[in-house]
Amino acid sequence: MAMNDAGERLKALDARHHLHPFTDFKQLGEQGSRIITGASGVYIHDADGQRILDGMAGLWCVNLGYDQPELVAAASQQMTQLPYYNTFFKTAHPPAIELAAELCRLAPEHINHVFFTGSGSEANDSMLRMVRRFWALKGQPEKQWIIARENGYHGSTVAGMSLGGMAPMHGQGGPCVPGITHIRQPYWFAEGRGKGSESPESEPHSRDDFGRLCAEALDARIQELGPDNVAAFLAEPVQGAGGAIMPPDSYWPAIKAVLAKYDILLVVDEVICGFGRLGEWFGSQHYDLKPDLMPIAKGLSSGYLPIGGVLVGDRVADTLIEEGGEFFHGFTYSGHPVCAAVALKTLEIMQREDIVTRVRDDLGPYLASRWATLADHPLVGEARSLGLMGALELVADKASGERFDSSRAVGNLCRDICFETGLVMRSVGDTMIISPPLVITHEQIDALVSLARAALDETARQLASHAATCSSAALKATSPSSSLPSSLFSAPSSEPSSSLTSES
Ligand code: PXG
Repeated sequence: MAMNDAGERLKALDARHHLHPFTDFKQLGEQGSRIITGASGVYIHDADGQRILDGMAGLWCVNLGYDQPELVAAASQQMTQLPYYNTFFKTAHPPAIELAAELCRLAPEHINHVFFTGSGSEANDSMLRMVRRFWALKGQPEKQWIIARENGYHGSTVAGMSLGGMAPMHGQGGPCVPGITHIRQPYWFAEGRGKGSESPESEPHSRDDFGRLCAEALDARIQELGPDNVAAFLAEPVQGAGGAIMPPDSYWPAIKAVLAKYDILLVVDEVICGFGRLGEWFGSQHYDLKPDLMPIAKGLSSGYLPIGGVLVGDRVADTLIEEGGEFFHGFTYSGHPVCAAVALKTLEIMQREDIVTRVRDDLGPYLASRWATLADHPLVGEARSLGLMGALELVADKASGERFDSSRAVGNLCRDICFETGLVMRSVGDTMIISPPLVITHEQIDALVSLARAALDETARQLASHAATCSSAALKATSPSSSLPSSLFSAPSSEPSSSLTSES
């Protein structure tokens, strides 16, 4: 269907005036953006009149789907009652208070306080300041280092990007926040599979060996820095933006064992995994972690309004409270009443509809069984999922598992084909990822998997016809080609695992 005049006008204005996040401005200006005009249930609608199954729940956040009138009513009612007031200067308001209490009731027992922010990035900034203040108050101000992971994502403020392990982000915008270091990630498909010890006769290691190896990297880094200088270890339960990377089963127990040897805080970033994504209220419960702090955002309000926070465990909160002294930190919109009211309603709906249990016992296992059927596709080297998060690793050679040359941008090709065929499935390098709304039905999961298979077939077809064109023109098969449908976003970086920056 041709885009109507209103759509064309918006597209032109967008190209002229709007700088998009994580975008090559020049390229997008030339190609134009897709204008999303509406949404309902698990579908978004664009200005061309196309209905697209949103396999990413917006950006991992619209957990309750796009038409929850109760969330709209909660916002509207709070707008009328008290559209804004701050929580500085010894004031508070009912939505922030009720939300704080409800979050602490739902969180693991040892967590009884929350600090509100406007986003996940701000939550990680706040966490960093809290962690360092905690150790200063304990009389150990030299405990400053935060150990995080390569290809982890913790936001895009200066502290967020410094905590994250996305190398291309570190290369832009000047020096990172000092005192942050990164260890290797437990990414079996990209970094573990087929590898082993140095000796050529030895067998490749198992997934679990690899998980333990990654945990040993934490131990080694702690020893290198000196345990007395290390404040915290920060990680996502499952890396989201990095490529929906579920660690080997051995990983988290081994990490816990390392941390138990030293007096170092554990911070688990729940911005994506929190609020039911992995079939528990928090991803750390799936892995039986007892984090000292948990940054949260996204699903907290089902993405309807921006709100985040840090859930603070008793060990840290008790010290911050008992030692006193002002914490010089906070945001205009910390605990914004309208956002808090919508978050509170989100939590109410999730409990009433038993959504977390449904993800754990029904939707997660159902997606796992259907998603696994894609593993037989010639382009797929691995299909994995946990709860309502899934990934497909695209490979050039199924038998050997060899990946495509990153310059071919096969993941972006597949993502663009998905969009055309009616599915939002993101690419992170050549890893395709999904994270659909938690209210998706079995039938919609079937539709999602069928659309994904159709997109894989079309990707394979275009790659084959591209290869035929290239060989007849005696071109090298790995060279980028103008015959490939152009991506809406910039080309991937040469680092296949560098997620956000390689995708968009
Ligand atoms: N922590 C984690 C684990 C995240 O995934 C943030 C912090 C930062 O949240 P804010 O609200 O400041 O964006 C995130 C955000 C993607 C994508 O393309 C992922 C995020 C944000 C934007 C894009 O996967 N995650």
